[in-house]
Amino acid sequence: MAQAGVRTIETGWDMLAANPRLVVAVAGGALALVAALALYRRLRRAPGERFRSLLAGRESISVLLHPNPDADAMAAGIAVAELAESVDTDTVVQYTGQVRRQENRAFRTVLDVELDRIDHVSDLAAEAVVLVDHNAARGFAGADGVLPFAVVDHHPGEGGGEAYTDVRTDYGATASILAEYFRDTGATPIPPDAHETEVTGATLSTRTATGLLYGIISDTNRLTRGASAADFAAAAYLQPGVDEDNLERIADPAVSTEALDVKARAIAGREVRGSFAVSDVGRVSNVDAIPQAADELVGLEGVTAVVVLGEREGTVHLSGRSRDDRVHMGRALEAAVDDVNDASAGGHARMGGGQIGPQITADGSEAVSVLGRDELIDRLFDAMDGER
Ligand SMILES: [Mn+2]
Repeated sequence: MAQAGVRTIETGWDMLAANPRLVVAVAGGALALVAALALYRRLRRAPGERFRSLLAGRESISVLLHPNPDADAMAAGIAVAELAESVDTDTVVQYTGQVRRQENRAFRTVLDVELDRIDHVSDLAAEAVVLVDHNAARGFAGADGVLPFAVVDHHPGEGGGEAYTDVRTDYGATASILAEYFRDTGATPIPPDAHETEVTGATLSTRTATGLLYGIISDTNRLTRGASAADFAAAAYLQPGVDEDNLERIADPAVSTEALDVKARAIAGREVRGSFAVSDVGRVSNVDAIPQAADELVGLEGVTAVVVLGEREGTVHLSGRSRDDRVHMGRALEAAVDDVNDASAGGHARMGGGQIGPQITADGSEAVSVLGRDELIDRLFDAMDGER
Protein backbone atom coordinates (compact mmCIF):
# COMPACT_ATOMS: atom_id res chain seq x y z
CA MET A 1 0.00 0.00 0.00
CA ALA A 2 2.72 2.42 1.05
CA GLN A 3 4.67 1.58 -2.02
CA ALA A 4 1.69 2.29 -4.24
CA GLY A 5 1.37 5.71 -2.59
CA VAL A 6 5.02 6.52 -3.18
CA ARG A 7 4.71 5.42 -6.73
CA THR A 8 1.72 7.73 -7.22
CA ILE A 9 3.69 10.68 -5.88
CA GLU A 10 6.64 9.80 -8.04
CA THR A 11 4.38 9.50 -11.02
CA GLY A 12 2.94 12.92 -10.20
CA TRP A 13 6.40 14.48 -10.05
CA ASP A 14 7.33 12.80 -13.28
CA MET A 15 4.26 14.21 -14.91
CA LEU A 16 5.07 17.72 -13.70
CA ALA A 17 8.72 17.40 -14.69
CA ALA A 18 7.67 16.25 -18.14
CA ASN A 19 5.20 19.08 -18.52
CA PRO A 20 6.43 22.53 -17.44
CA ARG A 21 3.15 24.11 -18.57
CA LEU A 22 1.35 22.07 -15.97
CA VAL A 23 3.72 23.43 -13.29
CA VAL A 24 2.74 26.96 -14.23
CA ALA A 25 -0.95 26.04 -14.19
CA VAL A 26 -0.76 24.40 -10.77
CA ALA A 27 1.21 27.28 -9.25
CA GLY A 28 -1.17 29.79 -10.83
CA GLY A 29 -4.16 27.91 -9.48
CA ALA A 30 -2.70 27.90 -5.97
CA LEU A 31 -2.03 31.64 -6.11
CA ALA A 32 -5.57 32.36 -7.33
CA LEU A 33 -6.93 30.30 -4.45
CA VAL A 34 -4.91 32.29 -1.90
CA ALA A 35 -6.07 35.57 -3.44
CA ALA A 36 -9.72 34.46 -3.48
CA LEU A 37 -9.46 33.42 0.16
CA ALA A 38 -8.02 36.81 1.14
CA LEU A 39 -10.76 38.62 -0.79
CA TYR A 40 -13.43 36.46 0.83
CA ARG A 41 -12.04 37.23 4.29
CA ARG A 42 -12.01 40.94 3.51
CA LEU A 43 -15.57 40.95 2.20
CA ARG A 44 -16.78 38.83 5.08
CA ARG A 45 -15.65 41.49 7.54
CA ALA A 46 -18.55 43.64 8.69
CA PRO A 47 -18.80 47.06 6.94
CA GLY A 48 -18.08 48.87 10.22
CA GLU A 49 -14.81 47.00 10.69
CA ARG A 50 -13.81 47.56 7.08
CA PHE A 51 -14.65 51.27 7.30
CA ARG A 52 -12.71 51.69 10.54
CA SER A 53 -9.59 50.00 9.18
CA LEU A 54 -9.77 52.21 6.08
CA LEU A 55 -9.91 55.28 8.34
CA ALA A 56 -6.99 53.91 10.34
CA GLY A 57 -4.90 53.97 7.17
CA ARG A 58 -5.24 57.77 6.86
CA GLU A 59 -3.45 60.37 8.94
CA SER A 60 -6.35 62.83 8.70
CA ILE A 61 -9.78 63.09 7.13
CA SER A 62 -12.39 65.71 6.38
CA VAL A 63 -15.93 64.58 7.08
CA LEU A 64 -18.14 66.60 4.78
CA LEU A 65 -21.83 67.17 5.55
CA HIS A 66 -24.34 68.23 2.90
CA PRO A 67 -25.14 71.95 2.48
CA ASN A 68 -27.34 73.38 5.28
CA PRO A 69 -26.77 70.23 7.35
CA ASP A 70 -29.61 68.64 9.27
CA ALA A 71 -29.46 66.55 12.43
CA ASP A 72 -28.89 63.26 10.57
CA ALA A 73 -25.90 64.71 8.72
CA MET A 74 -24.41 66.23 11.91
CA ALA A 75 -24.98 62.97 13.83
CA ALA A 76 -23.24 60.97 11.10
CA GLY A 77 -20.43 63.56 11.14
CA ILE A 78 -19.71 63.28 14.86
CA ALA A 79 -20.01 59.48 14.63
CA VAL A 80 -17.40 59.21 11.86
CA ALA A 81 -15.20 61.58 13.88
CA GLU A 82 -15.46 59.38 16.97
CA LEU A 83 -14.72 56.23 14.96
CA ALA A 84 -11.75 57.91 13.26
CA GLU A 85 -10.34 59.29 16.50
CA SER A 86 -10.52 55.81 18.06
CA VAL A 87 -7.89 54.79 15.50
CA ASP A 88 -5.87 58.03 15.90
CA THR A 89 -6.99 59.64 12.66
CA ASP A 90 -7.36 63.43 12.93
CA THR A 91 -10.80 64.58 11.87
CA VAL A 92 -12.44 67.88 10.95
CA VAL A 93 -16.19 67.94 10.34
CA GLN A 94 -16.99 70.45 7.57
CA TYR A 95 -20.09 71.86 5.90
CA THR A 96 -21.28 74.61 3.63
CA GLY A 97 -24.34 76.85 3.83
CA GLN A 98 -26.01 77.37 7.19
CA VAL A 99 -27.35 75.34 10.06
CA ARG A 100 -30.99 76.33 9.80
CA ARG A 101 -34.08 75.40 11.80
CA GLN A 102 -34.28 75.49 15.53
CA GLU A 103 -33.87 71.74 16.16
CA ASN A 104 -30.68 71.67 14.09
CA ARG A 105 -29.29 74.67 15.93
CA ALA A 106 -30.27 73.09 19.23
CA PHE A 107 -28.58 69.85 18.16
CA ARG A 108 -25.36 71.71 17.49
CA THR A 109 -25.49 73.64 20.75
CA VAL A 110 -26.63 70.89 23.13
CA LEU A 111 -24.15 68.31 21.78
CA ASP A 112 -21.43 70.93 21.37
CA VAL A 113 -20.78 69.96 17.75
CA GLU A 114 -17.70 71.59 16.28
CA LEU A 115 -18.27 72.37 12.63
CA ASP A 116 -15.99 74.10 10.19
CA ARG A 117 -17.71 76.10 7.45
CA ILE A 118 -16.20 76.03 3.95
CA ASP A 119 -16.82 78.06 0.77
CA HIS A 120 -14.25 76.60 -1.57
CA VAL A 121 -12.73 73.21 -2.35
CA SER A 122 -9.38 74.52 -1.07
CA ASP A 123 -10.93 74.87 2.41
CA LEU A 124 -11.20 71.08 2.76
CA ALA A 125 -9.14 70.05 5.78
CA ALA A 126 -7.72 66.83 4.32
CA GLU A 127 -7.12 65.06 1.07
CA ALA A 128 -9.30 62.15 2.18
CA VAL A 129 -12.91 63.36 2.20
CA VAL A 130 -15.66 61.25 3.72
CA LEU A 131 -19.13 62.27 2.55
CA VAL A 132 -21.99 61.54 4.91
CA ASP A 133 -25.75 61.83 4.24
CA HIS A 134 -25.13 62.71 0.57
CA ASN A 135 -23.12 60.97 -2.11
CA ALA A 136 -21.74 63.75 -4.32
CA ALA A 137 -20.16 66.94 -2.99
CA ARG A 138 -22.14 70.09 -3.79
CA GLY A 139 -22.85 73.63 -2.66
CA PHE A 140 -19.36 75.19 -2.75
CA ALA A 141 -16.92 76.36 -5.41
CA GLY A 142 -15.01 73.39 -6.83
CA ALA A 143 -17.38 70.78 -5.36
CA ASP A 144 -17.64 69.11 -8.79
CA GLY A 145 -13.98 68.15 -8.67
CA VAL A 146 -14.10 66.42 -5.28
CA LEU A 147 -13.44 62.67 -5.55
CA PRO A 148 -14.43 61.42 -2.12
CA PHE A 149 -12.39 58.82 -0.28
CA ALA A 150 -15.52 57.26 1.20
CA VAL A 151 -19.29 57.73 1.07
CA VAL A 152 -21.84 56.70 3.71
CA ASP A 153 -25.39 57.67 2.79
CA HIS A 154 -29.04 56.65 2.44
CA HIS A 155 -30.04 58.82 -0.53
CA PRO A 156 -30.37 57.55 -4.09
CA GLY A 157 -27.69 58.86 -6.43
CA GLU A 158 -24.76 57.99 -8.60
CA GLY A 159 -22.02 59.24 -6.27
CA GLY A 160 -19.51 56.98 -4.62
CA GLY A 161 -16.15 56.90 -2.85
CA GLU A 162 -12.77 55.91 -4.22
CA ALA A 163 -12.06 53.40 -1.46
CA TYR A 164 -15.45 52.81 0.11
CA THR A 165 -19.13 53.29 -0.74
CA ASP A 166 -22.00 52.31 1.53
CA VAL A 167 -25.30 53.73 0.29
CA ARG A 168 -28.40 52.07 1.73
CA THR A 169 -31.48 53.67 0.22
CA ASP A 170 -33.82 51.43 2.22
CA TYR A 171 -32.61 53.02 5.48
CA GLY A 172 -34.48 55.93 7.03
CA ALA A 173 -31.32 57.65 8.26
CA THR A 174 -27.56 57.69 7.74
CA ALA A 175 -27.33 57.67 11.54
CA SER A 176 -28.64 54.08 11.54
CA ILE A 177 -25.75 52.96 9.30
CA LEU A 178 -23.24 54.63 11.64
CA ALA A 179 -24.89 53.02 14.68
CA GLU A 180 -24.38 49.65 12.96
CA TYR A 181 -20.71 50.48 12.41
CA PHE A 182 -20.23 50.91 16.15
CA ARG A 183 -22.12 47.67 16.77
CA ASP A 184 -19.97 45.91 14.11
CA THR A 185 -16.83 46.95 15.95
CA GLY A 186 -18.19 45.62 19.25
CA ALA A 187 -18.57 49.06 20.86
CA THR A 188 -20.61 49.35 24.05
CA PRO A 189 -22.77 52.50 24.41
CA ILE A 190 -21.75 54.30 27.60
CA PRO A 191 -24.75 55.16 29.82
CA PRO A 192 -25.03 58.91 30.55
CA ASP A 193 -24.35 58.43 34.28
CA ALA A 194 -21.33 56.14 33.81
CA HIS A 195 -17.70 57.05 33.39
CA GLU A 196 -15.93 55.96 30.26
CA THR A 197 -13.31 54.23 32.41
CA GLU A 198 -15.94 51.88 33.85
CA VAL A 199 -16.42 50.30 30.43
CA THR A 200 -13.68 48.14 29.00
CA GLY A 201 -13.07 47.61 25.30
CA ALA A 202 -14.52 49.65 22.46
CA THR A 203 -17.06 52.29 23.44
CA LEU A 204 -19.67 54.61 21.97
CA SER A 205 -19.92 57.93 23.81
CA THR A 206 -23.20 59.18 25.25
CA ARG A 207 -22.89 62.29 23.12
CA THR A 208 -22.64 60.35 19.86
CA ALA A 209 -25.31 57.81 20.88
CA THR A 210 -27.69 60.68 21.70
CA GLY A 211 -26.89 62.45 18.42
CA LEU A 212 -27.37 59.28 16.36
CA LEU A 213 -30.71 58.53 17.97
CA TYR A 214 -31.87 62.08 17.31
CA GLY A 215 -30.69 61.73 13.69
CA ILE A 216 -32.84 58.62 13.28
CA ILE A 217 -35.82 60.25 15.01
CA SER A 218 -35.72 63.40 12.92
CA ASP A 219 -35.13 61.75 9.53
CA THR A 220 -37.98 59.27 10.05
CA ASN A 221 -40.45 61.70 11.64
CA ARG A 222 -40.12 59.86 14.96
CA LEU A 223 -39.94 56.42 13.31
CA THR A 224 -43.25 56.92 11.51
CA ARG A 225 -42.01 57.67 7.97
CA GLY A 226 -39.59 55.55 5.93
CA ALA A 227 -38.22 53.72 8.98
CA SER A 228 -36.95 50.21 8.25
CA ALA A 229 -36.42 47.34 10.68
CA ALA A 230 -32.74 48.34 10.62
CA ASP A 231 -33.59 51.84 11.91
CA PHE A 232 -35.55 50.36 14.82
CA ALA A 233 -32.69 47.95 15.55
CA ALA A 234 -30.18 50.80 15.46
CA ALA A 235 -32.34 52.85 17.86
CA ALA A 236 -32.53 49.87 20.22
CA TYR A 237 -28.74 49.44 20.14
CA LEU A 238 -28.18 53.14 20.93
CA GLN A 239 -30.79 53.39 23.69
CA PRO A 240 -28.63 52.46 26.73
CA GLY A 241 -26.21 55.25 25.79
CA VAL A 242 -28.76 58.01 25.25
CA ASP A 243 -28.99 61.07 27.50
CA GLU A 244 -32.73 61.67 27.62
CA ASP A 245 -32.46 65.18 29.04
CA ASN A 246 -30.29 66.28 26.15
CA LEU A 247 -32.51 64.47 23.66
CA GLU A 248 -35.48 66.45 24.95
CA ARG A 249 -33.56 69.73 24.82
CA ILE A 250 -32.87 69.09 21.12
CA ALA A 251 -36.35 67.84 20.24
CA ASP A 252 -38.21 70.71 21.92
CA PRO A 253 -36.04 73.81 21.83
CA ALA A 254 -37.66 76.85 23.35
CA VAL A 255 -39.53 78.50 20.53
CA SER A 256 -38.53 82.10 19.95
CA THR A 257 -41.22 84.74 20.36
CA GLU A 258 -41.02 85.78 16.73
CA ALA A 259 -41.32 82.20 15.45
CA LEU A 260 -44.45 81.78 17.57
CA ASP A 261 -45.78 85.11 16.38
CA VAL A 262 -45.21 84.24 12.72
CA LYS A 263 -46.92 80.87 13.18
CA ALA A 264 -49.90 82.62 14.72
CA ARG A 265 -50.01 85.13 11.84
CA ALA A 266 -49.77 82.30 9.29
CA ILE A 267 -52.69 80.46 10.84
CA ALA A 268 -54.88 83.51 11.37
CA GLY A 269 -54.16 85.04 7.96
CA ARG A 270 -54.38 81.93 5.82
CA GLU A 271 -56.43 81.89 2.67
CA VAL A 272 -57.90 78.47 1.94
CA ARG A 273 -59.11 77.22 -1.43
CA GLY A 274 -60.19 73.59 -1.43
CA SER A 275 -57.57 71.70 0.55
CA PHE A 276 -54.78 74.18 -0.26
CA ALA A 277 -53.73 77.14 1.87
CA VAL A 278 -51.54 80.19 1.22
CA SER A 279 -50.59 82.61 3.96
CA ASP A 280 -48.77 85.92 3.77
CA VAL A 281 -47.11 86.65 7.11
CA GLY A 282 -45.78 90.06 6.06
CA ARG A 283 -42.42 91.26 7.34
CA VAL A 284 -40.18 89.00 9.36
CA SER A 285 -36.73 89.58 10.86
CA ASN A 286 -35.79 85.90 10.86
CA VAL A 287 -36.62 84.02 7.66
CA ASP A 288 -36.33 80.65 9.48
CA ALA A 289 -39.76 81.42 10.91
CA ILE A 290 -41.35 81.03 7.44
CA PRO A 291 -40.66 77.28 6.89
CA GLN A 292 -41.58 76.64 10.52
CA ALA A 293 -44.92 78.32 9.93
CA ALA A 294 -45.40 76.20 6.78
CA ASP A 295 -44.77 73.05 8.86
CA GLU A 296 -47.40 74.20 11.31
CA LEU A 297 -49.95 75.08 8.64
CA VAL A 298 -49.71 71.80 6.73
CA GLY A 299 -50.56 69.99 9.96
CA LEU A 300 -53.98 71.66 10.12
CA GLU A 301 -57.07 69.54 9.57
CA GLY A 302 -58.21 69.50 5.95
CA VAL A 303 -55.10 71.19 4.58
CA THR A 304 -52.94 69.06 2.28
CA ALA A 305 -50.60 71.61 0.71
CA VAL A 306 -49.51 75.07 1.84
CA VAL A 307 -47.28 77.95 0.90
CA VAL A 308 -46.23 80.59 3.42
CA LEU A 309 -44.68 83.82 2.19
CA GLY A 310 -42.98 86.58 4.09
CA GLU A 311 -40.68 89.46 3.36
CA ARG A 312 -37.31 90.51 4.65
CA GLU A 313 -35.31 93.46 3.31
CA GLY A 314 -37.32 93.62 0.10
CA THR A 315 -36.96 89.94 -0.71
CA VAL A 316 -40.04 87.75 -0.64
CA HIS A 317 -39.36 84.29 0.80
CA LEU A 318 -41.61 81.34 -0.04
CA SER A 319 -41.83 78.05 1.77
CA GLY A 320 -44.15 75.23 0.71
CA ARG A 321 -45.19 71.91 2.17
CA SER A 322 -47.29 69.17 0.62
CA ARG A 323 -48.62 65.91 1.93
CA ASP A 324 -50.74 65.60 -1.19
CA ASP A 325 -49.40 63.32 -3.95
CA ARG A 326 -51.09 65.51 -6.56
CA VAL A 327 -48.92 68.48 -5.58
CA HIS A 328 -45.18 68.33 -6.23
CA MET A 329 -44.31 71.37 -4.14
CA GLY A 330 -40.89 72.07 -5.65
CA ARG A 331 -42.29 72.09 -9.17
CA ALA A 332 -45.37 74.09 -8.13
CA LEU A 333 -43.22 76.87 -6.65
CA GLU A 334 -40.96 76.83 -9.68
CA ALA A 335 -43.98 77.18 -11.99
CA ALA A 336 -45.43 80.02 -9.90
CA VAL A 337 -42.39 82.29 -10.32
CA ASP A 338 -40.79 81.00 -13.54
CA ASP A 339 -41.29 84.28 -15.46
CA VAL A 340 -40.56 86.63 -12.54
CA ASN A 341 -37.38 88.67 -12.60
CA ASP A 342 -34.71 87.72 -10.05
CA ALA A 343 -36.81 84.88 -8.69
CA SER A 344 -35.84 81.31 -7.99
CA ALA A 345 -37.76 78.40 -6.54
CA GLY A 346 -37.67 74.63 -6.41
CA GLY A 347 -37.42 71.63 -4.14
CA HIS A 348 -38.78 68.19 -3.52
CA ALA A 349 -42.27 66.72 -3.81
CA ARG A 350 -43.04 67.34 -0.15
CA MET A 351 -41.15 70.54 0.50
CA GLY A 352 -39.95 73.45 -1.52
CA GLY A 353 -38.79 77.01 -1.19
CA GLY A 354 -38.11 80.11 -3.20
CA GLN A 355 -37.17 83.76 -3.23
CA ILE A 356 -38.20 86.79 -5.23
CA GLY A 357 -35.59 89.52 -5.08
CA PRO A 358 -36.41 93.24 -4.77
CA GLN A 359 -37.85 94.40 -8.08
CA ILE A 360 -37.01 97.69 -9.74
CA THR A 361 -40.10 99.47 -11.02
CA ALA A 362 -40.28 101.50 -14.26
CA ASP A 363 -39.51 104.80 -12.49
CA GLY A 364 -36.32 103.29 -11.06
CA SER A 365 -37.52 103.05 -7.48
CA GLU A 366 -37.19 99.79 -5.66
CA ALA A 367 -40.41 97.99 -4.97
CA VAL A 368 -40.86 94.81 -3.02
CA SER A 369 -42.10 93.03 -6.10
CA VAL A 370 -43.51 94.03 -9.47
CA LEU A 371 -45.79 91.12 -8.90
CA GLY A 372 -48.62 92.23 -6.61
CA ARG A 373 -49.20 90.09 -3.56
CA ASP A 374 -52.70 89.19 -4.70
CA GLU A 375 -51.42 88.10 -8.07
CA LEU A 376 -48.66 86.05 -6.43
CA ILE A 377 -51.18 84.32 -4.19
CA ASP A 378 -53.40 83.51 -7.21
CA ARG A 379 -50.39 82.10 -9.04
CA LEU A 380 -49.49 79.91 -6.06
CA PHE A 381 -52.99 78.42 -5.87
CA ASP A 382 -52.99 77.86 -9.66
CA ALA A 383 -49.58 76.18 -9.48
CA MET A 384 -50.73 73.83 -6.71
CA ASP A 385 -53.78 73.03 -8.84
CA GLY A 386 -51.49 72.15 -11.73
CA GLU A 387 -52.79 75.03 -13.82
CA ARG A 388 -49.43 76.67 -14.49
MN1 LIG B 1 -30.48 61.72 6.21
